[in-house]
Amino acid sequence: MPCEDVADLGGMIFVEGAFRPGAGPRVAVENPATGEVIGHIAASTAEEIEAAVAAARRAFHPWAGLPARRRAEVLHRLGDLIGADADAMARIMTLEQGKPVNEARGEILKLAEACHFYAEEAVRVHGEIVPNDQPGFQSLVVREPIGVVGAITPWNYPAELVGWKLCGALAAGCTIVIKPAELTPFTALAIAAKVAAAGIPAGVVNVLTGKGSVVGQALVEHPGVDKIAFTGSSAVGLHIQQSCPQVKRLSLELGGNCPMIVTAAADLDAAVKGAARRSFRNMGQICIAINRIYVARPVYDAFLEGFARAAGALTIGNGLERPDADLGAMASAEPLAKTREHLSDALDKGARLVAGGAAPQGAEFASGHFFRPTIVADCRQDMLVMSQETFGPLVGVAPFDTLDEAIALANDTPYGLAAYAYTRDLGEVQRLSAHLDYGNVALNSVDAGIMNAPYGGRKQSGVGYEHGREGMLEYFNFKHVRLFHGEV
Ligand code: TAP
Repeated sequence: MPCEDVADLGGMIFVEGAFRPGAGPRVAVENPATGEVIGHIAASTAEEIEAAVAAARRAFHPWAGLPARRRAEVLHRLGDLIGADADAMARIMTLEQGKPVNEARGEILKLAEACHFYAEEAVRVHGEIVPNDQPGFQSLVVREPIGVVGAITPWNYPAELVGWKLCGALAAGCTIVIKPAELTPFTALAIAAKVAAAGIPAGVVNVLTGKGSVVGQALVEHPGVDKIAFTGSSAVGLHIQQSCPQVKRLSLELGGNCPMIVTAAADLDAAVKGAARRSFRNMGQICIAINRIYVARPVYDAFLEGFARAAGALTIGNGLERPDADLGAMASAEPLAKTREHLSDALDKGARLVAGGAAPQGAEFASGHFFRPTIVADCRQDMLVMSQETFGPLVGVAPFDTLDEAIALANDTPYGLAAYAYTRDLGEVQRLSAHLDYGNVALNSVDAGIMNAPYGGRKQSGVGYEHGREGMLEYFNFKHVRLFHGEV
């Protein structure tokens, strides 16, 4: 099925290897840059949820039983098909999510990369023979796929966050039922179209649309779902953990409140460039976006001056019409309202506005969810911008006097997803790497994640990993086979 426009995918669910019109009520999906309705999805019914889980259960043993090389072949084919149709898929993503087309295309290509990466990992799963405590025994430790996975994903990276789960699960031999965010369902349906074209057997991948609190929750509660792979807010992640009625494997990739430290030994130009990229990319709607920056007092003013200039230079536009804009629309009214709330809170408590602070002006921005990249300086830890995840184009900056103080401030949060620091001092590099209490630490760079390394949070930012070999191992159970053969 070509993914030329969302009209092909509207009202569809993907169950047992085929698209079918959903029976439930229709829910409108809007273009956040214009407010126009771009299409409708079906709110999946209880019968459809049952059908999808049953299809995934039936498909599990045959899929898990295939030689890993066969699973790898179809994952490679999926990656090729997605890569070849990246332009059309990117337009679908921009239509529903708001990010500029060039950036959306980059995300689709990273999804294709994930398919190829996990295709390669699939054929390198092995077990161990471990020493025994008595003669005459042999112990094998083998890995077996968990079973049916329920994947629940957010709207900020509608392709990659589906893809990491889909590819890791399929490589391991699991089957999957995907529930994408209500704001961005069409990207997931476009991926389903590629799944069908790649020849992935019926039932191995299923996509259900509808509300998280209904369809997502039904997957959480379903006894036929063996594992939930969730990415989203810490509040919903905790709710899932608490409301799961059976013992079930969970991986939870949750929110962040990510700090950056700029020491007096930093390359200041590089730090400014990194701060502008990681604070505002995707309008700050990234779990690893920089929320707060601590700058050594001797370079505080110079950093702020450069950072304000860099933020002011970022271009904003309707992502479809201006594919090369730096920033597009925010995905909905909700993160924009939270951004405004955190900004007012900071200004009320004495912060100084040094860039942005309002929506861009002009007819192009009149009906969409736009906001200028915004920096507030002289912030204190009790401001919302410093203590909560804004998930918008707003960042707070504060000075520090000693590196210990900066590290303590950076760690003063219930979250533990990603932290960044810029310094050219080797001793500082060592102290920062050792003492930042985060799952991902990027030094002199703001690209914390690569496909080949585990990506996950600690504390309230979650449990489990995606990316890397670890991202596939999340979909396995261990089995210990202890054999008495009597030979000594
Ligand atoms: P959430 O509101 O938590 O929604 C995430 C997903 O959960 C959506 O598909 C949502 O469905 C569904 N959901 C909502 N209530 C549910 C329930 N009771 N049971 C099961 N599923 C339910 O997050 P969001 O606003 O989409 O995404 C932003 C958050 O995701 C931020 O906190 C961000 O930091 C986090 N995030 C984390 C990461 C990583 S890797 N750690 C990556 C990206 C984003 P509906 O859309 O239909 O409500």
